[in-house]
Amino acid sequence: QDEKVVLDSMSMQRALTRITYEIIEKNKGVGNLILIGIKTRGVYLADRIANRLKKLENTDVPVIKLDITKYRDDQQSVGKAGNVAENTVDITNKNVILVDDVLYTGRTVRAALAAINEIGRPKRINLAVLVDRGHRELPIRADFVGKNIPSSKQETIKVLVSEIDNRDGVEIKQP
Ligand code: 3GP
Ligand code: 5GP
Ligand code: MG
Repeated sequence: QDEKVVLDSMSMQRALTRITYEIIEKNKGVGNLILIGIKTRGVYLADRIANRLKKLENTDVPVIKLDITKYRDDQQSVGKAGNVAENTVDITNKNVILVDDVLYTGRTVRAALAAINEIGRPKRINLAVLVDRGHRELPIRADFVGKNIPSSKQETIKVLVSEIDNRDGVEIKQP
């Protein structure tokens, strides 16, 4: 089995820094911003962006941890009860940045939009992902992308975050 490094630790951190600058530029500041990370790794990436926003703009932007399992469209999860977020803040009229590690078919993001609908009605939602690997099955695109990695469906892309994986990086694994 063949593993290739697509982003090393430094490149991954630079990609997150660039995304942060793009977010600041697009929103003309960060006053009205809320980050929503999709569990699991999307939350850690959202935290990283929040840390950078604090350094660059000296503003504390809240990070909501979103659990989308209730809104997944596969069998096990339909009709599952429970809260989609344990730490909700008011998102009414906020500019929300939804954050995830990998964008693939788009079904996770669709589920996330349904889950957000349960928390409130933001002014706008933008999507930030560390990796876009293609193969969309829904009309969904990301506004901020760390790296586009054209992939075959057989490959898997490993996103590593030091908080839980002991190191940062993105690797692509051939079947
Ligand atoms: P995450 O919860 O941190 O995003 O889907 C469960 C985990 O498995 C995800 O972690 C994701 O990173 C990882 N994963 C790796 N390859 C795939 C894949 O092809 N599909 C899905 N759904 N998850 C994958
Ligand atoms: P989608 O719902 O767009 O098909 O897939 C996106 C979600 O599935 C992301 O939250 C991501 O964690 C996971 N995912 C899908 N494909 C991959 C992949 O190749 N690598 C990793 N790390 N996660 C993936
Ligand atoms: Mg994910």
